[in-house]
Amino acid sequence: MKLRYSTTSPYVRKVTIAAQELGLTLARAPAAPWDPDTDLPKENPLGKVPSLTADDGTVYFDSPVICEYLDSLAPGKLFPAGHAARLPALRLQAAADGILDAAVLRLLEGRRPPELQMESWRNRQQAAVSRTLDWLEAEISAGPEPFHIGHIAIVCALGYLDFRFAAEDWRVGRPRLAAWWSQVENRPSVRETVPEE
Ligand SMILES: N[C@@H](CCC(=O)N[C@@H](CS)C(=O)NCC(=O)O)C(=O)O
Repeated sequence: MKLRYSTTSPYVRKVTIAAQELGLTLARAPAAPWDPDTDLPKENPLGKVPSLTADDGTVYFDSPVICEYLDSLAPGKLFPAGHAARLPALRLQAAADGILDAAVLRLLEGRRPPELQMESWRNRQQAAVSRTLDWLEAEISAGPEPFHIGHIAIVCALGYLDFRFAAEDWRVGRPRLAAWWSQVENRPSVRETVPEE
């Protein structure tokens, strides 16, 4: 199995944490999705990381699908069985991935030439992140056990906000989420995947 990755991608971090939690080893090959000459679209037509090529040549994307594929090999620790347990985990994953999508859009908007940037667009993404953090504050249950795909996605979303938007501490006004974070931040798979430039 070969994972195409970039070091700062929070979606790649999801896959890396999932593999570690499942005890799977992935071969890793760097990719530069924003380089116009990247070969990534030959594997993932969307041109995005993460992209995973399985041993039989099948290419899996995006991060929820890759994580589910890895879980099928392990098997079955990160996606709880049965709708009653599985849907809550998927809801958390959707919320956390949505935080990432909005935060990445906001970051990219801020990297456009100043005369092309739309403050209202950045504010819209910031508001989506803020609302969804409040939603998580209300939804998160006391502990992260059993650790599942929803928890992994939340780790990556909160970690990305610390990485890119550290000045706007998401912990302020969200004590339950902050307490939850303090229970997961020293987990080996989390500690060993902290993003850096
Ligand atoms: N929904 C996708 C998002 C993947 C994604 O947006 N990756 C970014 C890097 S953080 C990327 O490769 N962007 C390149 C592009 O949008 O062209 C997932 O969960 O894997």
